[in-house]
Amino acid sequence: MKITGVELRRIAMPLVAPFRTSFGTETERDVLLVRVVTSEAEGWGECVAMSEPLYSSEYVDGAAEVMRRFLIPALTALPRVDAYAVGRALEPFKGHRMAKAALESAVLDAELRASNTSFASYLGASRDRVPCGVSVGIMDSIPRLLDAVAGYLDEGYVRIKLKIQPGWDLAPVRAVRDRFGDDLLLQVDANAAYTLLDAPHLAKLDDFGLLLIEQPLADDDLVQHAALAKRLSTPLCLDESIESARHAAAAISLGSCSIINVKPGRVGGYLEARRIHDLCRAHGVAVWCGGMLETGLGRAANVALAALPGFTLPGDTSGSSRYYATDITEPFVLQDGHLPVPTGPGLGVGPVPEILNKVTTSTEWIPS
Ligand code: OSB
Ligand code: MG
Repeated sequence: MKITGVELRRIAMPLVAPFRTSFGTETERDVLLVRVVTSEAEGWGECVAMSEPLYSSEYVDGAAEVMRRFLIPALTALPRVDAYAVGRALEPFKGHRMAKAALESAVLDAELRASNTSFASYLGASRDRVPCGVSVGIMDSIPRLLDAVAGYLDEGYVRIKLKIQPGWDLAPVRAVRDRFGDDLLLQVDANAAYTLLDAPHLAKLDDFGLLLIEQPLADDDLVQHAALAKRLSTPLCLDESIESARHAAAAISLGSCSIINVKPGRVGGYLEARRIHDLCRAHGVAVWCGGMLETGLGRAANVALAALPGFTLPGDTSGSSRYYATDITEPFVLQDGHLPVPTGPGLGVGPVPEILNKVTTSTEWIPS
């Protein structure tokens, strides 16, 4: 398979409701899509970088720039390409994992469409549907939060994740527990909003029987996460801190976490995501599939990954309607709290041309 060219396409997708985290409020998802055209087939990849470098150092304009200037030329120069070759060719370029992941996914989609294989079977999925959790943003008031959670539970979500930050932590967690009971699978995500000095405060969350606390401290601080883990009975989960299998190995060795949120974009692609899954499974560390407000394209691949045997906790793999009134693919719809794993070749879904064109803000063709 040889690449003939790559299209960079920017789309603007209004969110059904603002999504507030400790690092900012999102009302519209600004997404960079990659379409790789090869001698055999075409493939799509979704870059999960956000418009500003607040979750991580990457951002959409930066991802587009590094792709057109360095990453795409390195790939179009290859006489033959497949998903593994992408990783090798891009390895010299430091960082920019979300940009690399989008390119690797697009090449993998093309490769799998050409060989009539699904993402799920290529990755080694062991299930045909995955249980779905939902990530609930910070709200203006507790009653609004309770309404939002009640709505999601009515839709069938099997696990609730509350975004927290200093000033929005114990009270919302207590309110959700009081209203929905002890059996509700409940967890929290701080997006690095605390410091180790907050350990006594965070330990008060231990009373609420949470599944886990996600990324309480700074992304680059595995040592302090290990210290915090010793002071909490709630299991500690890392998101931002884990950018590779090497980071996962270090975190496990140090005791920085007992659970990992695997996001393929954050770790440079589905192949590295699978390596992290394999490593964690061998260590008895649970993983679950995170999300970055993906459209149906990224969601299709995430659902395939979440069907691997080590993904033992429900992921942030929500239905399309949790994010978008109209998805660019056929929508992912919850069935009894689960999403079906796509079975068609490659991602198993593709953009609907009329919808895609309506949300497109720019396109750029980079020939080989
Ligand atoms: O920290 O998991 C996170 C969304 C954007 C950036 C970071 C995060 C999130 C979410 C939502 O929590 C996950 C999703 O539903 O896609
Ligand atoms: Mg997170």
